[in-house]
Amino acid sequence: MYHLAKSIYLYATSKEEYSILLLGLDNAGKTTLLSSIKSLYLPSGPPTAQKTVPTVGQNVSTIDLGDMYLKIWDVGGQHSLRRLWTSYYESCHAVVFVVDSTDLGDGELDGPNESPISRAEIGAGLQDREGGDGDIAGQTGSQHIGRLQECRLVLESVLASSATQGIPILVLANKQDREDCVETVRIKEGLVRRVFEGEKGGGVRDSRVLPISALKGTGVKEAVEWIKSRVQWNKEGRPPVMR
Ligand code: G3D
Ligand code: MG
Repeated sequence: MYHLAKSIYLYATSKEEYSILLLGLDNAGKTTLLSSIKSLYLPSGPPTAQKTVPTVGQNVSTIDLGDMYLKIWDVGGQHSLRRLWTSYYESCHAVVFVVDSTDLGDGELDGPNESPISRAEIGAGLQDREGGDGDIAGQTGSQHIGRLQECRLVLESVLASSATQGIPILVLANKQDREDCVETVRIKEGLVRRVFEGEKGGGVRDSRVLPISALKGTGVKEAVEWIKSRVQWNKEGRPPVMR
């Protein structure tokens, strides 16, 4: 009887928890975004405009959205850390890919399936890096390839992983407060759509591109709302953890 009562109590008081993985190149604004989400949803969260330092290791925060928890992982975007991302893929319920809208040149890839970067160039970017596990997410050095191409390769590698198949992907065009930013529609058409529709796009998936300024907090609520609705929508594909 005690066990039954306890189970009913736990069932009635527990909530669904979904894990969200923040990915993107270094300096894209992932840590700033996590601070911004915390300041919106945690009563004791930090003020939005905080000085960030390059993330080594991980930052993780759980926010309570009333009917669910979102556990948000910021795992660092420097290329030496990207090879760790794959270990998070299987347990995450959605990926948020943060793009620095001011670090993409004109934001337009050359062609839908064109791959202007040769393996040799990727290799050249790797000369300073030891080891390797065959994962492009950990292989793109930025010193020999442009940031737009680097962003494209890294996004492709996230989509190509079997562990991210079927989960929602939100691309955030960050730093939209800056005058030198590339417009979201251009990032959507010139980069994201081409990657998603390209041969490494991994087929049909639930995705969206939204403009934000992680620093000012603009668009952050809309991004969280999108994630919230999509992880619930996909809960049979990837069930939440009960907490
Ligand atoms: P990362 O965690 O993806 O590596 P950070 O990126 O969150 O550390 O941010 C890198 C730099 O970009 C930081 O500047 C941060 O303030 C800035 N940044 C992040 N988001 C925005 C934004 O929306 N608008 C603007 N204008 N800047 C942003 P510093 O100077 O601290 O290196
Ligand atoms: Mg960081």
